[in-house]
Amino acid sequence: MNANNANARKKYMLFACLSLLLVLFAAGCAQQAPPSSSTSAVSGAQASAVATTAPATPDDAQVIHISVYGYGYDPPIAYAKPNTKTKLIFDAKELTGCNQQIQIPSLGVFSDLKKGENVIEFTTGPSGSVIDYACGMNMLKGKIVVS
Ligand SMILES: [Cu+2]
Repeated sequence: MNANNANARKKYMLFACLSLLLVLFAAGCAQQAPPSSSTSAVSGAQASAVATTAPATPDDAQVIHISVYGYGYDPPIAYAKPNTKTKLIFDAKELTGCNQQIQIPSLGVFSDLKKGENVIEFTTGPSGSVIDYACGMNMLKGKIVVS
């Protein structure tokens, strides 16, 4: 009986030690793995978010939206701040044989428009300058007044 008891106690102690080790090991994994992987995931997400949003909207930049329809541009006259980084967005709502190309001679732009947003980035000139643009055939016209 005594020997049996001692054996049982030994087995119990061994089991207890093993399970304690297991618990500690699991706890250690649980504590270490998720924070390290989640912090790197978070910092990665922040880094990519910064990388994608920062150039798009720097504090000193301006965004000009112009909608493109079959009949022309809306607004036909847009205004911009001088000497400023500018994101000019031609949002093609309707594309026709007439308006499917855009030309902006002062920016050296002559290109096809695709449906949806077409982004042209440039820096505006001094106050008083005007950026004329038109469809590829020079029929539909619009302008950006820098003031
Ligand atoms: Cu045209």
